[in-house]
Amino acid sequence: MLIFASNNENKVKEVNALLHGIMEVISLKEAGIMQDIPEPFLTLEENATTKSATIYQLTGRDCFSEDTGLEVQALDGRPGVKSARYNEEGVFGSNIDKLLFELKNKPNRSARFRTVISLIMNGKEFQFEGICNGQITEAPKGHGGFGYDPVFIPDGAKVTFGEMEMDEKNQYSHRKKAVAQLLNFLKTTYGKN
Ligand code: ITT
Repeated sequence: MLIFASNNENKVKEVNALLHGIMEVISLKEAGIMQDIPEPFLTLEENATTKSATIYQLTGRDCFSEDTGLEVQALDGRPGVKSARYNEEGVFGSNIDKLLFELKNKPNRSARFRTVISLIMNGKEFQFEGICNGQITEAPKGHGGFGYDPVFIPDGAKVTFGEMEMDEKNQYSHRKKAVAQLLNFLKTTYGKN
């Protein structure tokens, strides 16, 4: 059994759907851990490591965390690692409002979600990355998913993540790709299935 070091219920749902019947994963809440883990660093990799290392130190148990950012080409990769705190000055209504404002009249709408998973297994750390390329829409569409989902159309799809059911999002998503690598690693290295 692995602890998933996340306080984000949406992430926990998506990861559980991906691992359902393959591996038992419990969230921080289910593990009885209420701690908010800081994400002070400038890279997804360092933040992911901090989250899993914090939970490993607390529990001594195998665990994994993930950090995700939306990297927008016309904004030189912003908001990136600061995706959760993009609108922290509170000048805009929401992160999405700020993103659409910054992209106003910009023809290049290319962006990608990047997820970094940090796994701690038997005291050692391993990282896995998942990337989903796509386009930022002119306006939000759909109420599904979370975060930036209503303004992101993944390559190969016609609608935003916000207009998809979770299973459909999970066919394309950055998180799904990172989790697939995690599973492959666990299978080949530890014979878990
Ligand atoms: P943790 O407890 O796992 O750290 P968190 O909510 O702090 O949860 P992140 O720092 O990884 O998670 O999230 C960064 C931001 O990116 C945050 O604003 C999310 O809403 C957004 N985000 C992450 N994954 C996303 C996804 O799949 N679709 C849309 N937005 C996403």
